[in-house]
Amino acid sequence: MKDCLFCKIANKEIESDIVFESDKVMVFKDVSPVAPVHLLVIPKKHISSIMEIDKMDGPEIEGMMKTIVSMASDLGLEKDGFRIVTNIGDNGGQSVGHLHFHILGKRKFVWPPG
Ligand code: DGP
Repeated sequence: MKDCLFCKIANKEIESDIVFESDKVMVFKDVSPVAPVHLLVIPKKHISSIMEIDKMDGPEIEGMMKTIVSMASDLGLEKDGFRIVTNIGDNGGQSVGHLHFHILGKRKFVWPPG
């Protein structure tokens, strides 16, 4: 999508610190990390939030979810625990309108979230 920040990151029009990439998914470091590990996992295709998941087919969804799990596993996050977050809309705190999952780890998180 023309004016979407994360589409531009996926197309490499905007530079990012890429951790993993396949033909459908990209993982890069969040520019404003709130934890020692703070990655963003996005589909390269424009989906505005998880509410548009119907725009992805089963293998695409599976690939994205398995990427999240393998990233967390490779980073050794499972032992101490970690958090996966996707924000939706204003109340959810979504600031970029392209589906993304935050992988947050290597510190303790509180519940309920702020
Ligand atoms: P959210 O608030 O859930 O929509 O998260 C958007 C995240 O995107 C936020 O944690 C900061 C991050 N972010 C915003 N702009 C950029 C950017 O240009 N590059 C990178 N790597 N991350 C960005």
